[in-house]
Amino acid sequence: MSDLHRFSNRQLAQIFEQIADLSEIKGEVIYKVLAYRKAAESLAELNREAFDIWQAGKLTEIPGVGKAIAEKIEELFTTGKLGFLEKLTAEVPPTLAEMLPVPDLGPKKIALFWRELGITTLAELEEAARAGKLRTLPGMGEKSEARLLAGIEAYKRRSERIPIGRAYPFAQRLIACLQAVPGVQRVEMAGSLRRGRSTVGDLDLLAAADDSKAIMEVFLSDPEVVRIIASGETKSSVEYETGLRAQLWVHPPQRFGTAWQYATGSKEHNVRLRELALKQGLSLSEHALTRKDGREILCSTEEEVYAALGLPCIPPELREDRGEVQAALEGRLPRLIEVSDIRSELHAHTNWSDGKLTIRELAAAARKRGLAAVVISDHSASLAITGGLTAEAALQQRQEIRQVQAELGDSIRLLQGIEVEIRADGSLDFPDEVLAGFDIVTASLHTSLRQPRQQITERLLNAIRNPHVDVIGHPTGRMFPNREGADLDMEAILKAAREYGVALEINAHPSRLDLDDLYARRFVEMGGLLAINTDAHSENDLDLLHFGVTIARRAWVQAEAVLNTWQLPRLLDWLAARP
Ligand code: DGT
Ligand code: CA
Ligand code: ZN
Repeated sequence: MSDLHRFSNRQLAQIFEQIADLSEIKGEVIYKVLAYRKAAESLAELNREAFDIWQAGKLTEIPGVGKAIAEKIEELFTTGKLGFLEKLTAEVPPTLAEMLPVPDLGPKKIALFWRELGITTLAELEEAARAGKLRTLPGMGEKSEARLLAGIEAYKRRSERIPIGRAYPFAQRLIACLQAVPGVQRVEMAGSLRRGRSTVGDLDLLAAADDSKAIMEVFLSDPEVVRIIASGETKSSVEYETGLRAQLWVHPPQRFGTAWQYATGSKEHNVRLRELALKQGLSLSEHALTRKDGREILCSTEEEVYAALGLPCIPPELREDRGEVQAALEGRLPRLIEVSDIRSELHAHTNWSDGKLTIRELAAAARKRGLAAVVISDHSASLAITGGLTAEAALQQRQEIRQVQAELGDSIRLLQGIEVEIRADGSLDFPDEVLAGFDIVTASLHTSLRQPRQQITERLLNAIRNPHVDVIGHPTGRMFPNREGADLDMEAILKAAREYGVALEINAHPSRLDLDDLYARRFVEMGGLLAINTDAHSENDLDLLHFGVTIARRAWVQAEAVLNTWQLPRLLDWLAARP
């Protein structure tokens, strides 16, 4: 038994998909290509492991699996390899298949460019198109070359990951629209979107309905859809004008839990769960848990799926195979922080620098959201583009804050902070005696982010060591989608922040999400304190808080480790104990 190779259905599907792609480019007769594709699809949608079906001697009962394909599957299970595919890839470079999804580029063209010009990758093809080398080939011209280049550019645009700040609101609108379809019981996010990754490859949505026809129809006929990638009874996927892709699974309500668990992933988490299921004599698929005797356990909720494996329900944000299954087994999953735990906003801007709101408006907006305190933390002078405050302006602002506080009474507490600039030379924008006048000091890097590692690390360390600095704002300075964070020695930063008792911010703005989940987790494990702030520049920005909380949840963070969750007196005590 031990030398058998237990390929998953999805792996098998990918293998036959690859055979189909490469055969098509090679020029194989179309019915063979379609047969491979059909087998791939049918394997991917199977509700039992093909491996088990093979052991029962029933492979050819799988739709689309005839004798020739069954033999290939058997060869894979018994040898772990497939001679046919090895021969095929020796003949047709496998990288050619990457080009198939490019608009206006079919297998015949790909074969033509490969045979005539030796082009085997998309990058080579793009280069050749730019150099005008394609237009003279048979069936090509200047126009078709230009169209192809536009297709390559569109394809590259959409292969980029989408920031969650763009994907999330889009998914919410889509869900609202699908939920309105008669007969649909619920529609939920799945995939990386539900796990709260800061960028997503595509949107995965899952619906519960007894009949998928009506909802699939609405999904496919959305006016923003530019291409239908696949359409089927249980699964369809589409592409929108923006290059964004979405797929929708529809399952009957009594199987919704298993399906939602599967579609939420991550793939690695699911692998871990399937191993656990196998140990308990169960097999876990997208559709159900199945006992050895073939009886299915249907789960309409995720809780039932996890409970059947002897586990508490693991929060989606933890499902990354970072130790969560082991922790669940040992009963030591963290009680993760929630949006409702947040009591104060410690980083918000007003029209004293680059914010849109007045102090009064910001206070009202924060109060409306149930916050107990809001810190007015405008930029300091050297960030001139924001109209940052001078030391005198900060004193005037302090007067206005007092006045607004007097008007508001104790309905909300206003604190004066400052987002003090860490200058290129590592010094802070204000001398210590000025810093001492603020209730809370956040130091941030906004400029000269490309300094060499040692220099920029030293710059940030310098801020951390300043006794007046309480929080470091968006520590690495990264911005989605295009700006990478500074090249910091993060281990040194985390250690120093822990040692000096300086909190590190998880900036909740979806273009920042900085610290990220991995550093935040490491920092909290070291005993460090976090702040989760929206860095609001307008009223609506305050509603971005949940993105930051999601990152904290992905970092296994409990409320205790986050300044914003503390009762006001405790926060004030903490601040008072610092210079
Ligand atoms: P993404 O879209 O790259 O941000 O990441 P995900 O996690 O959304 O992955 P995606 O869209 O490829 O697949 C959606 C879900 O489907 C994934 O979270 C779990 C499930 N899934 C995908 N591939 C596999 C697989 O090979 N095995 C298992 N068990 N589940 C898979
Ligand atoms: Ca996805
Ligand atoms: Zn700010």
